[in-house]
Amino acid sequence: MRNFFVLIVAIILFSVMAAAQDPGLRDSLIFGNLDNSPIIIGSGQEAAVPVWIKYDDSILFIHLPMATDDDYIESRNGGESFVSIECWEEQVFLPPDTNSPQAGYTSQGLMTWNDWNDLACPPPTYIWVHVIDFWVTASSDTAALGEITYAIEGYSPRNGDVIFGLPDGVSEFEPRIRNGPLRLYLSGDVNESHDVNGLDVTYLVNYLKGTGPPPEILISGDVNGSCGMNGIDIVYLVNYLRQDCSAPVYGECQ
Ligand SMILES: [Ca+2]
Ligand SMILES: [Ca+2]
Ligand SMILES: [Ca+2]
Repeated sequence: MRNFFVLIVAIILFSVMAAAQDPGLRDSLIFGNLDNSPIIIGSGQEAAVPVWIKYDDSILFIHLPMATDDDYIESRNGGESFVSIECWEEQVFLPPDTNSPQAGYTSQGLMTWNDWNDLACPPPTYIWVHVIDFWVTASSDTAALGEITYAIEGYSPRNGDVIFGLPDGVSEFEPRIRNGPLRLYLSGDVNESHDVNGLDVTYLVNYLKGTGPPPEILISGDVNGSCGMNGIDIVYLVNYLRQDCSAPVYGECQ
């Protein structure tokens, strides 16, 4: 009986290995920032979620779905691929798949490949390569503020999950994947109470005077979108609260 189980385990292991042939070093993929810091996204704003890969094999095609929680991300808007994947000649951003890979999540994906008769992408020297940005738009619901959410491996009912395909046209494998943290914020809400009021002015004044802590999300104090924080932001915020005009904005400060 024991030998029977050993045999079954051996068969399962062999099957798993045969379906995941990855010559040489184990390859990796990151959704999000390389340093694992959260991607900070303004409430209701569009942002880029980078995808990085590290591999040592010749790869003929890649299917690359990423999923995000609908409570935090309200739309997926395709993306941009970079020079680093020009060797895969065909690149298609796929339409989003709702409730995938689980209820309440939506996947967006990229399919990229080389023509069968051409050479596959040559192996880079096992370094991180920024291959694409996925564009997402954050929810403007205040319930989504402050919490960490993750960009995770997605799933397409047509094409499956993340796949790297080898030049023999048969072998494919899934890289090791790291999920990326995302965090939403409200411009002007420097004390993270999820609204903007006089307490935020006090907080910002104390910080700029050097008598209080910085906003946990520093950029939330840049209410005029200048990509810096100073007294002008305080004046802007006070004017907004007094006159209900010129609401805090979001700078493009990469
Ligand atoms: Ca490899
Ligand atoms: Ca506040
Ligand atoms: Ca500013």
